[in-house]
Amino acid sequence: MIKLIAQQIASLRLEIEKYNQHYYQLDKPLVTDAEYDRKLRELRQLEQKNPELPQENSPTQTVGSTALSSFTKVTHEVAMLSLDNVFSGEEMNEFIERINNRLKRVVKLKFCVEPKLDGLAISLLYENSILIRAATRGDGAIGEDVTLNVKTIKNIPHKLIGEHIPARLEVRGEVVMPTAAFEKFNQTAIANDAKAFVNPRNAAAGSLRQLDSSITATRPLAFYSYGVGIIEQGELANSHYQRLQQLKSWGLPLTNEVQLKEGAKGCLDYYQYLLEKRSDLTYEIDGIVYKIDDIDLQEELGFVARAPRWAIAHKFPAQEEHTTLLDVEFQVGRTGAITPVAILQPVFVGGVTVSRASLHNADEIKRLNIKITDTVIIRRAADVIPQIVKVQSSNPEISKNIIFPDVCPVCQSEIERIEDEAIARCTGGLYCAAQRKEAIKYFSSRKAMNIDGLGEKVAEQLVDEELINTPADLFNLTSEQLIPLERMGAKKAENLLFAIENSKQTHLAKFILALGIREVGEATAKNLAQHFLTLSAIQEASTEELLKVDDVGEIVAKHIRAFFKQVHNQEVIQALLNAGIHWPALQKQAGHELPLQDRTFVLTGTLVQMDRLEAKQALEALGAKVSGSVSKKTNYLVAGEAAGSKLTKAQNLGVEILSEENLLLLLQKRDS
Ligand code: 5U1
Repeated sequence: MIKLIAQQIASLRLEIEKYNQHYYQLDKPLVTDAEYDRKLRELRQLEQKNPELPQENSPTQTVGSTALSSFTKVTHEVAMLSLDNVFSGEEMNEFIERINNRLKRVVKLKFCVEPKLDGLAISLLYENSILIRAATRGDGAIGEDVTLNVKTIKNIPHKLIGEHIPARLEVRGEVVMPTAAFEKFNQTAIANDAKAFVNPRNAAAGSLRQLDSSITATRPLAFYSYGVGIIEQGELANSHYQRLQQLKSWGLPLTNEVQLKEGAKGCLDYYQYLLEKRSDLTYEIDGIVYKIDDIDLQEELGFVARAPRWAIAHKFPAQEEHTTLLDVEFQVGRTGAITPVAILQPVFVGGVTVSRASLHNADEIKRLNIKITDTVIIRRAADVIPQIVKVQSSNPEISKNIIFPDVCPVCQSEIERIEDEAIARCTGGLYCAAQRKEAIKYFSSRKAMNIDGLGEKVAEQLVDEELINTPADLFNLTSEQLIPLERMGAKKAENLLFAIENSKQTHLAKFILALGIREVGEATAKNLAQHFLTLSAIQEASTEELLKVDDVGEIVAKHIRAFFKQVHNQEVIQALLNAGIHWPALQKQAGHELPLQDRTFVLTGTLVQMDRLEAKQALEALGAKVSGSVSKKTNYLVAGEAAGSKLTKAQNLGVEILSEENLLLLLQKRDS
């Protein structure tokens, strides 16, 4: 029996070491964090139950992995520890109990509580306030020298400013790629057929461990402090919380979320607070760190092989999990777009059970090289729709290719794929029941005609029972038709008819939106209404006139023109108006009288007599729009000294160029 357990332990150790190597050295994790945590726990439990077996050289006793040879090695003078995890309030209480047992007294414990950022741990060494070295954690004892790369991170001070700064001070913290920057980075990477990162942590690690620091400099990274290592020739406060405030006062970045709490209850309240706030934070976190605040108590408790006894990480539900791709369905949207949807073995990720995820389009299927039966990694960041980020493993013996259909799965019409467009579309239009249902759902939605009681299910029933074909048919429905529908009844039918009647009084912008013209969302619908004031003016507008509207470019103008040209759409609009839909008349807004109304300016280069903000405000006060980029819609480019690429682009587009003097004259003339 013991031989079997020893074998099991040896195999788990090998597996975890392989994971460590891929995670720490190659920035290419083989498994999700959740899976890694499970394996490590399994190993720890086996080791704890069998203490007679050798424990040295186990990944439970070390941190991370040995340093990569390409960077100079750095020996940490004070070891960079890792953290043990808890996954529930119960385990948190056990952690506190362990502390009290070890202290051999019951102490009212005060904790410094902090978000656990999902990035890369870094040590910054300041000598006489100057940043002289930055290193990764590596295996906790030896890391890698990444000074040049770290110096490109904008919020890391190269010099500390303030009083009582120890002559040698090592600051520790996490380098992260903020969520918004990560998403933008990946979008650009995908558009350029370059490698996208699985998550912000990989993006941060991959960016920081570049051998060429000019590449790191282009990556939007940020650093947040969470502790100290070396402290020489100087003293810090005796409270961890106060120490972090000292770091902040010397210019080091600290998250806004660091707090002091008492006992398990205080900690668990904070956990709940931050779990709810998770999606609003600008960086990703994977849990909370609770730390005994009193430094004397920390020292009394000490640490075990890889982690301190005075701190613990309370992990949030994992945002990444692995599961199996069971099948792919093809969904037809309102505009006929065909979206492949992954049918997944249900998996708990990011706090919910996920069984479906969009695969977006054929290009995405190709990019992921995904096949049915593959094991895939699902990511669901807080409040974000789940995504398949990569294939973890594929078995060529059973895997099946995903075949994109040639005909619509609902109406069997042909599917067209326009060159340069990623999206395939059903050509069935309103002949396609799927498109009819979606059009009716969209028409009735809150932001459009706001018909209460006409949700997804009812819209589907109405189409399936052939009671309606177009949104205009909604206004001819009778209670006799509605009452027999499943889960309807007399009361609901009456309410629905009342809501339909009520929706007749609307606003032009909402009506435009409800028509479901491709790429005309809320903002564009409002701009169209405000610009043209009447429906007939929009219907008759030429491309040139449409292009004058904010947000309307060539493609949107083309969609608007094409929509109103279709006889079928004209008939539906007429039927809707005949049914009694109406809206208050609109008037030109006062702003339209301003002298620079409808004129778009771009400011570039250095302005000498006024700064850019002043120039922008002066122009806007006269009704102009000041944009950050040059396009065909730009009317004037104001070129200050040393104007660069924007000036060249404006010249190429034939945009009128103004000098600073011209601008001042223009402002004076228009002002007087
Ligand atoms: N916020 C925070 N993250 N984090 C990670 N504090 C913190 N402390 C750590 C680690 C690894 O370790 C020390 C407690 C040793």
